[in-house]
Amino acid sequence: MFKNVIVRVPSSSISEGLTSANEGKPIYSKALMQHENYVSALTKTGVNVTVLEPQDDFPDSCFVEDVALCTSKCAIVTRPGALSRRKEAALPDMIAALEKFYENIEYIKDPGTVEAGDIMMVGDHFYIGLSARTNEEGAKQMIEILEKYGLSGQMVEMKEMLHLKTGLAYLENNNLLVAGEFKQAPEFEKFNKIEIDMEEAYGANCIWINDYVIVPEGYPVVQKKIEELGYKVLVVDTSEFRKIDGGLSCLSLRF
Ligand code: CIR
Repeated sequence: MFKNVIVRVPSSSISEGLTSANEGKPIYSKALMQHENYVSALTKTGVNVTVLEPQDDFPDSCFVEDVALCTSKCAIVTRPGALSRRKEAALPDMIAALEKFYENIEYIKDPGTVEAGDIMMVGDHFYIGLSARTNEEGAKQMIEILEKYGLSGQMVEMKEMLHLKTGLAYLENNNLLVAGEFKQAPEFEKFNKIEIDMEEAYGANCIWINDYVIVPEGYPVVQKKIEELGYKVLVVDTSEFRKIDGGLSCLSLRF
């Protein structure tokens, strides 16, 4: 069960967010509305939501998932691989929010880089994707910290996706949504894999919260497969975040 969620309201600079997509710039007013709907959906799952203020100096700062890993034992503040995002991790209001919930706060240090969108939690075990944003040194530090608290981690090679959770979502009960390069990955053989085709690959970035699954709007095959597994589904439009490579999981820290 998750009790708490932290989100950050998108800033007006969101149009300058990093992107590999060719879908135009996010429309700020629409992004704000979609973010409000996202917070409403989270609230329906029974969690307490902490909402942080927008940060104009950081166009990607609404993607709070990348700046910390929140475990059952500690929070680990990351060191983002994207230079324009590096200082997002140390924003005082984020650290203060984490301190409200955690006695133990750890930090990834130079030369390690980690963006926690590359980390998927399965119980006490954490899969850490080696991406253009998360390097081996960062993953090594992350595993050492996890082990200090009786948790465990392993690295996962990646070639194509931006972040590990761009193409994977763990829905608890051994159910794993998989898209793209992760369909054949040996690390995920033991899961009940729900494979998502290329046309709906973005829809694989769903989030499980307390028996609900939040699904992005516009991915009917993904939605149907999740409903067939028996989950309660909430649908949220994330079209403006998609324009800068962001999805549902990226927009919150859940713990
Ligand atoms: C970035 O490139 O960093 C942002 N535009 C998107 C971050 C998405 N975060 C995530 O997948 N966890």
